[in-house]
Amino acid sequence: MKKTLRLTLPVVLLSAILSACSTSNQTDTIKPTVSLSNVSSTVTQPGAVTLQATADDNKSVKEVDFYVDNMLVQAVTTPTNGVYQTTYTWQASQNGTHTVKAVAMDSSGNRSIDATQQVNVNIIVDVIKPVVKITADAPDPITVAGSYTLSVNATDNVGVVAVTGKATCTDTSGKTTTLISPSTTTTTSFSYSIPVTAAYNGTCTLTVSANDAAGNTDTSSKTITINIPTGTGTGPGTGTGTGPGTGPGTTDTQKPTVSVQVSAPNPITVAGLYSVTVAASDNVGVTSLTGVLTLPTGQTFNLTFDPKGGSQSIPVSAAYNGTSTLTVTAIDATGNSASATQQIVVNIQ
Ligand SMILES: [Ca+2]
Ligand SMILES: [Ca+2]
Ligand SMILES: [Ca+2]
Repeated sequence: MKKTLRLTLPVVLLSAILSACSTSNQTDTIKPTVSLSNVSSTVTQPGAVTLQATADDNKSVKEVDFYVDNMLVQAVTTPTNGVYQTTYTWQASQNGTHTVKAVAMDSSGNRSIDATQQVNVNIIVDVIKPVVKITADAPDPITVAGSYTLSVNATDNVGVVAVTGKATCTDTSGKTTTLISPSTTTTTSFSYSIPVTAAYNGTCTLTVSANDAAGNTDTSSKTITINIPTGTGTGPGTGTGTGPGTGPGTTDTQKPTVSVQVSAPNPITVAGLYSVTVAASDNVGVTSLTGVLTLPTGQTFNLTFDPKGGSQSIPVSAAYNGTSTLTVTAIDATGNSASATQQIVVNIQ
């Protein structure tokens, strides 16, 4: 009896082990699942887009295969933040309807049901370049110091995405000064208000480029000659006063109020356009709002604002290094006046 028992026990154990193995080797017949995410159904621009899918399985996902029109784009084995993704570049030659497909495979070789999405490709190839125009509200040559306006307008058959402008002046000795540092804007219609003094005698050229989304570019330039006399004095002043008044005598004795603000760091260390904002008010009405900018060299130039107030952009370069003073004066119809002063410190290396 003892001998029989010894033989039987290993057989029972073996049977149990085989039974356990057979359970763990049970074939995985459960398919993974997959779904596409963030695949746009319309494409109007050429270029690479990301195709994304999420996949799941009872055991493990081995890979997700991406297809466009049944052509394999990539078999992705490693998800990024839980998402399987690849990139695909659409081209105008593919205009029409296409099918993006993702298929997941599990580690047992089961294949998911296809996840598909139709994509309508309609890429318009823009070969027409923008048109950029510069108009100058200034005589050529400029012979009187003052503030002059250069207006920029850019148009495109599809759309202007960037406009870049810069202005450089060359004086009579050949020295070059940057009047407006290259700067880019998405605004398609704007103007530069440029204060011009005899310091700029020579030529100044504004160059503006406009780009569309397809990379087409148009460039336009405007060159103005500046020839402001540097002599002093302008002859005797004009007469003063008129005869005695005859009005009812409701004299306005109240001065206007005026303020000036320069939107710039103090000191200014980077060349560029800086905005000067002036505000004025009066009990009766402001009839004149003007500014005088005195440079460290002692040179002055005049600015004229709308009597209601407003902003102008002043190009600042290393030529202004030092302390400049901007004084703004508001005058009412009776001649009452008020001034505000702002110092501008420039230290551009
Ligand atoms: Ca499975
Ligand atoms: Ca275009
Ligand atoms: Ca007044």
